[in-house]
Formats: sequence, C-alpha cells, structure tokens
Amino acid sequence: MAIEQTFSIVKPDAVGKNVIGEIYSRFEKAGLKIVGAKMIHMSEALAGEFYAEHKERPFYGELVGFMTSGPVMVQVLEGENAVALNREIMGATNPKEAAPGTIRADFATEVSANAVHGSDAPASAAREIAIFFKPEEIFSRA
Ligand code: IDP
Repeated sequence: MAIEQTFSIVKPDAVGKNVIGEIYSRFEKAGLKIVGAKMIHMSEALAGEFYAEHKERPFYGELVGFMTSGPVMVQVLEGENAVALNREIMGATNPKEAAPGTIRADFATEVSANAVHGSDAPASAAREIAIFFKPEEIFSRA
C-alpha cells in the first residue's frame, strides 16, 4: 500500500482540555508518523481559506469562530493509507455518533467542538498541507 501524508488539526477544545499528547499518542499507536507539527492561533482569514468549501453552510460562522477561539496544533501525519487511517481513528464528525475508542468519542461531545480535523481525501490533504506548511517544515520518514 502507498505511503501517504495527511493533514491534521488538534482543535481549540482539545488543546484547552490538555490532551495534545494523548491525541498524538493515538496517531503513533496507529502507525502514523508525525512528520511536521506546530502550534498556531489561526486568523479569520486563514480559517476562511481552510474552510472555503463550507462558506455557504449554516454553521460556517460558528465554525470559523470556534477555530479562531484559541491555539491549535497542526500536523502532517505520514504512513500507509494515512488519509483513511486517520479518519478511522478520529471517528465520526459528530462525537455522539463516533465509535467507542475513537479520538472524537473519547475527547469530544459536540459536533461544533470535535477535537480533531483530518483531511478527507489525498487531494484535500495536499491542499491543506500547503496552506499550513512550507516544504522545508516537513520531515518525511517514508
Ligand atoms: P469532518 O471534519 O469530519 O471532515 P465536515 O463535514 O467537513 O466534517 O465539517 C467540518 C467541520 O465543521 C466539522 O469537523 C465540525 O467541527 C463542523 N461542523 C459540521 N457540522 C456542524 C454543525 O452542524 N454545527 C456546527 N459545526 C459543524
């Protein structure tokens, strides 16, 4: 299977709950390598660029407000089938529907504050990684 990279965010709710390390541990235990990482506080402009596909959705304002409410960790995860594997360990978008043992089931309760983001396809991973990381900030171990 191909080695992929995917883009991940530990969202403001999870940073506030002090579970960055526990979430990073989930990535590593699943076989994903953290090959780029930093803490940032997103501006509205950056959050708007990142969530451009959701601009017309009713929750867009709430989403951008939440994502700019505090610092986040952004990271590039690398491994076999990384995009789908990360989605699997994150769990469903709504934590109430997330399978037991997933990150969202264990660290979140609301769809509007659901602990993590993960790219939904290789093409979106490439777009999202390029928004947040320069090539020299990524240290592939493939
Ligand atoms: P995903 O993050 O699982 O890919 P998307 O459908 O792409 O889910 O939605 C992006 C983000 O928008 C979600 O992670 C969630 O935080 C937020 N969101 C989705 N639906 C709602 C909603 O109904 N109310 C508030 N926020 C929502």
